Amino acid sequence: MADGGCAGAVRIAPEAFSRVDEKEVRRLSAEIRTLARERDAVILAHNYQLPEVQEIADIVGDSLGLSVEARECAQSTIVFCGVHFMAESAKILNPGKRVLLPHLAAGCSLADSITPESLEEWKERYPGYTVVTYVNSSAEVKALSDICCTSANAVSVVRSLDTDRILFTPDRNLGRWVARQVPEKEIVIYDGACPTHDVLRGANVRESQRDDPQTIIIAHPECREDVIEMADEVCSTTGMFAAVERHPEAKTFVIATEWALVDRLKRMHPDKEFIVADGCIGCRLHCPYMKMIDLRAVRRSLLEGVFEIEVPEDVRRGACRSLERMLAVPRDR
Ligand code: CIZ
Repeated sequence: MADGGCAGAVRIAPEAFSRVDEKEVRRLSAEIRTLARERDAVILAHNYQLPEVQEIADIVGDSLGLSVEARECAQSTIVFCGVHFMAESAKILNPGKRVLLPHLAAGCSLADSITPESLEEWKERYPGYTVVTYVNSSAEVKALSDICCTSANAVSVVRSLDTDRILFTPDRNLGRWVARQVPEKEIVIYDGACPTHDVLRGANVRESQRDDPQTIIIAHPECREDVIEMADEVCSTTGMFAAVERHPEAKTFVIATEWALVDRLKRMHPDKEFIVADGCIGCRLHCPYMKMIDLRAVRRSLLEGVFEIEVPEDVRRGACRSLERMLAVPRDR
């Protein structure tokens, strides 16, 4: 596959996922808010969820921020509008609550790229190394790791360790970005990637920038190195909101992450122009798993109590240790 190509890209127009008309959106939204009250549920939505799903949520954010917020909430049920590993993290950190994922097929190909067996094998090849695992991973993989990280705190987590030999898993692009900033440590990087971000090339970003040097480029660290090198800011989804505020003079931004987040930025800053970096001609970066949850799925989740996320207690305890260890490290941005 040549550079600039479309490996792993999903050529589906985002509009295809708004299956309900506006009147239907209003009706379903009202019904969902009533059901959430009646069923004592809090609705959490990830930054990559459909705009109408973000609208009906109590809290919108990144996976870890949402799980941590869930600890403070009074409701007994968490409806997690995101992907499977996120709902799992919510359950791991909040075992006393019932956690529902509205669509069981909402997985993550990056999380699926590492299994407990492949991690065990890798650890055997590198005895004595400390395993740092991105939260985009299963509970079993987290339980076999020393510490977790998010895209917001990966550099701080690696710097905080009193070891110089690290195994970083599963995202190779995030791992490379961390390794560049912490050159004093030896970081061995696993070969996984998020297809939504990995499809993007520097050439696509340059095209989106339209030769305007005033345009600010904000990229997610799951993007490839050539994209990261061009970026003015590299940050997590939540970090992107603050990154825009750091450039009050800028009029145009190219955003290298999933389109739903960019949609929200547009609504927050109608006076600015936000361009979603193109993965292929006319194809915005799109996560098909995130878009499996629509308003009908959320309503069904509340009505039928589906799909409940369970994590075996021994696995939960191990994964919780890795997550809690991470939470003790101060966040950068
Ligand atoms: O943890 C998250 O929410 C993910 C996957 C990305 C991010 O940057 O927030």
